[in-house]
Amino acid sequence: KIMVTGALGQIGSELTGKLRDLYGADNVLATDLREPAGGQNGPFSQLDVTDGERMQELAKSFGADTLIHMAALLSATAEQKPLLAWNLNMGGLVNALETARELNLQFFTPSSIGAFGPSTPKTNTPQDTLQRPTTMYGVNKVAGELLCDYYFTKFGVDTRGVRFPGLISYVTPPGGGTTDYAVDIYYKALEEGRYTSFIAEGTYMDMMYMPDALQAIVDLMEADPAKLNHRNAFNVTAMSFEPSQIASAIQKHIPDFRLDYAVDPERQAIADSWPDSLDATAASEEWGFKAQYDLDSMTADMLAKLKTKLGK
Ligand code: VAH
Repeated sequence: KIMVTGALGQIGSELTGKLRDLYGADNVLATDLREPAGGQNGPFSQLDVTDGERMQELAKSFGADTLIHMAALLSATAEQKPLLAWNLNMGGLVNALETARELNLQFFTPSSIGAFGPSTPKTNTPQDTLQRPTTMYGVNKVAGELLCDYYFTKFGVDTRGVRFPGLISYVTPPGGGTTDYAVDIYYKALEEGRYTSFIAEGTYMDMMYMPDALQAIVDLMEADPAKLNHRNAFNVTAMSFEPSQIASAIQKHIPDFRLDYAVDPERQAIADSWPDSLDATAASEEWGFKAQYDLDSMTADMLAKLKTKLGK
């Protein structure tokens, strides 16, 4: 039985649906700070992850054996509200790890390409390398990786995580991310036939389509622990592109689509501090990670699904 925090977020909302399909709706307790707008097709409880006691009460009364902690502020928001980000991202994580330790839960929380910084090798970024991020989000992610490994080695908590690249989805728009331009561009391509990118041409970042991200979480959590030489957190990626490349992929479907640029210095600085492409060998060797979608197949699916969603 699985409890999910941040279940109304960009990943959490789709992950909850996938877990309910796989393991049964009543076996997945969704929690979030906000109340769900639409109907939930399974148990839901309101939870502020900075309230550790409430988190533990909910997990215990639900009879959870697994905790998937997704509640966090993303990079751009964290850079604008660094202390709030520290308190929520780290306070929430400590509460989640303590709940997992107390109740002996299997544990997952994501890290990010944001856990790397300007001094990290930018291309084919290794699984084990220098991590000196220059954003509050990155500080939270590196501290989070170390804390999750600590709970594994010190207390034997079965903690696992992946470093997600930018995630692209059509269900729940992301909020406050630096890679969000790669989601916004699809909506604007259909709504206006053009997009003004806040990330500069030539800025490469790792990206992945949401279905691959959700499958990666399930595959890692179901992996044989004896085969895991790493825990927190595995590099995973599907593709690396810069804005003009995603525009070209869209133009194969919408020939008149036009991209121009109005660079946001703050989010550009964040993007510039991140790698251009990750090496995901460890994930494929230790638990069989393999992304199914590349830029063209993701673009075809995103546009088809968004056309339906937007009634285009
Ligand atoms: C962000 N989408 O932009 C998130 C993610 C790799 C980027 O961490 O903050």
